[in-house]
This record gives sequence, structure tokens and C-alpha cells, in this order.
Amino acid sequence: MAIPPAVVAAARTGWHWQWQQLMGGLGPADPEGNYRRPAGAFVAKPELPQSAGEPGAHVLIVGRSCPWAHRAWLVRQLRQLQQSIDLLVVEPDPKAGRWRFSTPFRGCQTLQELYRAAGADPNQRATVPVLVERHSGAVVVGESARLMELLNSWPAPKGVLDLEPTSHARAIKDWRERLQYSVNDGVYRCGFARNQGAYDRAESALFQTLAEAEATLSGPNASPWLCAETPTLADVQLFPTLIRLELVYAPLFGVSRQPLWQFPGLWRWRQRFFALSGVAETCCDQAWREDYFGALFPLNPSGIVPAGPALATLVEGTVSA
Ligand SMILES: N[C@@H](CCC(=O)N[C@@H](CS)C(=O)NCC(=O)O)C(=O)O
Repeated sequence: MAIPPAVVAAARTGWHWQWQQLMGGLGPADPEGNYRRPAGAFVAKPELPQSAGEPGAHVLIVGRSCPWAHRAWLVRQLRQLQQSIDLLVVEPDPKAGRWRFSTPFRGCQTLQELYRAAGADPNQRATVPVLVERHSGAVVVGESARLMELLNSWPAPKGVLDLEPTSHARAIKDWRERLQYSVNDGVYRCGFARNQGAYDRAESALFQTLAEAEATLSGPNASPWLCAETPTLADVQLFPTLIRLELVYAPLFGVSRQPLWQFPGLWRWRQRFFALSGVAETCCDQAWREDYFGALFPLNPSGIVPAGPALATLVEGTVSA
């Protein structure tokens, strides 16, 4: 039996109201409906700890699906810091909306408990990535951009890449700022937009920046990396967003104007970055799909997790400069 149009209209209005409330649970928006990422705890740039480099003295806590954690994890891999910084993967708890430890860490079951024990305000979010001193439980830093910089200055084996060479400092800073706003956070401002206008603003800024990156990475004078002849923190920052593009951001956040294969320079850049030593093990496509499609209820109320695409189809192939 057909549902009377008045009932459909009432249900739509009610659902839209509820949707707005649920979206508020994902994060705040400004009066124009633009998503605004809330501030976190332990965001200040720290000094290099005295015990930096001592085996096992520090623990980097990450969640597999989190792109902010991914960038810090990548710096640990590219700088070969595995000897001095242990990796601890926390698991999502979508019903409670927080991260939990698979086995208690320093007596804590959840990341929230660890943050509180380290002195965070109970109202502040407990986010990944976070770098912790193993013995004291003190948080060194809980903000990914600062964490990347810190790990680039961490004592590292001889000959590893400097991801922030002073000769290219200006270009790296410029790209990182642009990427942070319009790409890294930009996909979230698309996905968490509260209305069409907010989505349109975020989406056009995102594709504008991708077009600029494409111009740098393709054509006769193409550079293999965004700022230098070797990868830098700017490349590290771009990768976690681009590797999730077809898997989660296009289908879930509506970032689908142009698939990445329409940016041949970026497509090859992504293959090239994926081929760097230690990168593949940071890419967990099934966990990404399950976390995003499972946790973001207001964007995917059915909870259905799409089947693909397989990561291999995005990153395998000829890697050329
Ligand atoms: N500005 C932070 C953002 C990190 C962030 O938002 N992480 C998310 C996962 S992708 C998180 O841990 N959220 C938990 C929460 O909000 O309670 C950074 O870049 O480090």
C-alpha cells in the first residue's frame, strides 16, 4: 500500500531534523553549516624529549582508519624509527564513539582514560595519533602536524630521508598549509557539511588544490614529489587522504567529481608513494571501510559496508617518475 504523501513529507522533515542532531554528534558546524573540527588536547609543539631514540621509550598510538594518525605512522616508517618508537594500534568502539585498547595499556581500557591520566581536561576529545612516554604515561604531543615535525627531528638511522629539508622549507610549509585546509580537512568539510552551500565551498576548494597538485606532478617539467626531488612532509600529508579517496571519501563524503585516474600525475604519484619502503603496511583498506561506513551512522544509517574497490587496483602498476 502506498504511503500517503503527507506522511512521507512529515517523516522527511522529522528525519532531517534528527539527522542534523546526529551530525552535531560528529562535530560542530558554524552558522553557515560548514564543519569545524574541534580543538584537541596536547596540541603544542614539544621539545625533543631527552629520552628520544632510546629503544621502546616512546609509544605512538594510532587507529588504522584515522588519516591524521596515518601521517604520523608514515613518518615513523619512512624515518625507520621502529627501534625507538613502538606502535600501538587502538580499536574503534563505534557505539561508544571512542578508541579502546585491545589489551589494557598502563591500566587503561580506553584512550580517554589515558588522556585523563595524563592530565587532559575530561571534556576534551581523546584523539589519535598521540605520542606517549611509556614509563611515565606522559603525553608528548597529540596533534598530528606537530607530531610529524617532531618525528622528522627524532634520532634516526644514518642515511634516512630528511622529510623537511631546510632548502625547501618554504615550499613545504606552503603546501602543508594548503593541503591541511582544503584536502586533509577538506574531505571532512565535504562529508560533514550541513547543507549544499557548505558542501559546495569545501568541494571546490578541494578539487582546486588537487588540480594544483596535478599541475606540479605532471607535464614536461613534472617533479616526482610535491616540493623536492625526494618525498617531504607535504607528500606525507597528501597520501592518507588520497589513498582513501575511492575507498571511502568518494562514496561516503561525496567527493566524486573527478576520480583520481583523471589526474594522471597524482595517480602515478600515489603509486610511487605506496611503493616506498614501509608504506604498504600502513594501508588497511578493509579496516578503513569497516570503520568509516560502520562508525559514521548519520552518513550511512544502514551500516552496509561496500565491497570494494580493492586497494591493489589503485596502487599497483608501473611506477615512473
Ligand atoms: N587535530 C587532530 C585530529 C585527530 C582526530 O580528529 N582524530 C580522530 C580520528 S580520525 C579521533 O581520534 N577522534 C576521536 C574523538 O573525537 O573522540 C590531529 O590532527 O591530530
